[in-house]
Amino acid sequence: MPFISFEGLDGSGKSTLIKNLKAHLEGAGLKVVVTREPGGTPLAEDLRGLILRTEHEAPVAATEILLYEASRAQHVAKVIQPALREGRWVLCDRFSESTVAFQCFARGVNRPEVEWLNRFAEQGTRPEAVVLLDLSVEASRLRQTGRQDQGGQSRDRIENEADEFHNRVRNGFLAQAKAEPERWIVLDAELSQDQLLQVLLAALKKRFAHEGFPG
Ligand code: T5A
Repeated sequence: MPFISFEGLDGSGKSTLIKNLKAHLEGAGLKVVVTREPGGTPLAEDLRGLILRTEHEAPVAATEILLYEASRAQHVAKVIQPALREGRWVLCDRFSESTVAFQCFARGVNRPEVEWLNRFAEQGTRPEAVVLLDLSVEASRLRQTGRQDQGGQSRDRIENEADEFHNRVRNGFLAQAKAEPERWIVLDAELSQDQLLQVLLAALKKRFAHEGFPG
């Protein structure tokens, strides 16, 4: 069954698009699991809390990446692989490509080490399609502020990083998409929610026609 991940800057609209795609797929009778990283299992959600909290001691870069990879290893073994074995479509909010963009391009951890750690945690399970919601850092900040104004949660440790950090993250996603165009689907996150769903459905229909993708 297809495993699809969603990437982009914070607040780029991943959760919203995943929710809309899930409704479409379930409406067509498919079984869908929606999950996220860091997190997705009770232990991995505990790790998420440690990674993103702003109080207490901040992790150094090596600790940070190992916590993301620990969360991923647990999530892959306990949620993603079982769901795929049961014939479910897996829609995952972030996966290893976030580690390359955030920890390698933005934080500066050596790329071969990041790739090795990603492969170790994935245990052979990688997304067939990676959907990138491409958005400028300025627009991403505006959406985060809008969400806070509506009573949403305050900025986490990664969101608190400077704009230069998030610009490197964006470039990291675009560089990965350019290197593997057959795997990545790049969407303009400024489109309306409905337009995004329609463009994504058209792209997925081409990629997953053999898996009975619903039109
Ligand atoms: N991280 C993660 C790493 O550093 N390394 C790693 O290996 C991994 C896996 C995780 C943090 O950890 C980092 C990356 C992150 O900083 P997260 O939970 O993924 O955190 O955080 P976010 O990306 O911030 O996730 P969010 O759920 O907060 O954002 P979404 O899902 O991208 O955005 P969403 O759908 O909640 O939408 C944001 C706002 O925009 C509006 C929505 O209504 C909402 O208000 N919106 C739109 N507005 C206009 N047009 C559209 N098309 C819109 N779609 C949504």
